[in-house]
Amino acid sequence: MNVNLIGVPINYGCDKEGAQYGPTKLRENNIVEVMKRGGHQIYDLGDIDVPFICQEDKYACHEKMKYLSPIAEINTNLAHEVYCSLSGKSFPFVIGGDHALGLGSIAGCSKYFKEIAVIWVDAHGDINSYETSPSGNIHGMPLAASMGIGHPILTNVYFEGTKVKPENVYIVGARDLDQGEIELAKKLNLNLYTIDIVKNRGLENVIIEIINKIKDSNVNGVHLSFDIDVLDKSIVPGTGTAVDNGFNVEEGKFLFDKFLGEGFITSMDFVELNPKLDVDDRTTKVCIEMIDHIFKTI
Ligand code: 5AB
Ligand code: MN
Ligand code: MN
Ligand code: MN
Repeated sequence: MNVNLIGVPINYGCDKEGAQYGPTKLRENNIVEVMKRGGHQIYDLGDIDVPFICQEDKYACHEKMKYLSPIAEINTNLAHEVYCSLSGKSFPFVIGGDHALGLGSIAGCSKYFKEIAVIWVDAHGDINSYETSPSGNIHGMPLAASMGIGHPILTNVYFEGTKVKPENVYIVGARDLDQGEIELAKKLNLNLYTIDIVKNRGLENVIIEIINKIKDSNVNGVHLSFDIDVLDKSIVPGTGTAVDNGFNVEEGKFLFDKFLGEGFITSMDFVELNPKLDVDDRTTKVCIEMIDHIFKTI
C-alpha cells in the first residue's frame, strides 16, 4: 500500500510545551524505516507549517478558545493534504502533535468520501465546545466541531458544514469526560464505549459490534483517530493528559489487529506524544512499537 506520512508539529491545541516535538521525535526514532517493515511504500511528506504565535496572543481571536485562528489555518492545510493523499490513492497517516489536528484529518477524509465513520480511541471524548470546555484548549473539541458543534471557525474548517454525522462516530476507551461532554453524548445518542463498558462487555465484543455497525451503515470511508492517552498512565508518561485505568500495550495492539484487519480503515491519526514530559523515552518507544504493529497489520 502507498502511505503518506504527514507530521503536524502543533501544541496550540493543548497549550502545553512539548507536544509540537512529536513528529521530530518519531522521525529521529526511525518511524519511516519502521513503517516500511510492513512492506509498504512510504512517502514522508514532511510537516504541515505551524506558524509561531506568542503566548500573549493566545486569546486574540476568541476569549474562551486558545489559538483559534492559527488552529483553523493549520487544519485547513492538513485537510487539503489528507484530501490530496486520498485522491492520489495513498493512505494518510497523520502524526502529532496534539489532537486538535483531528479536525483537519476528518475534514479531508470527509471531503473525499462524503459519508464517513470516525473511530475515536481516546481516554477523552474531545466533544467539548467553548461553552462546555473547562480549559479553553481546542484539543478537547475536534470531534464536536467535526459533528458541526461549536464555533463556526472550527465547524467550517476546509468546507462549510458537518464532516461526520453523530450516528457514525464511535468513541472507545473514554474515562475522563467533562459534564458537558456527558450531556452531549446523551443528547446525540453517541456510540460511546467508555472503559467501563469495554471492561464489562470485553474489548473483542465491543470491537465486533462497532465493525458490524459500520458495515451496516452507508459510509465510504473510516477514519481511525488514536490518542495515545487511551493507554494507561503508567505506560505513557510522555503525554499531556494521562489518565489511569487505561488499556495496556497488548489491548492497544489487539484493537489495531481487529480494526485494521477488517480492511476498511482509510486514514489514521496518531497523536499526543509529548517528548518533553517523557521519562527515558518510554512513551516514544511504546509509540514506535505500536506503529510497527500498525504497519505490519494494515
Ligand atoms: B485530548 C479536557 N476534557 O477539554 C478539556 O488529549 C481534556 O486530545 C481534553 O483527548 C483532552 O480540556 C484532549 C479536560
Ligand atoms: Mn484526544
Ligand atoms: Mn485524550
Ligand atoms: Mn491529551
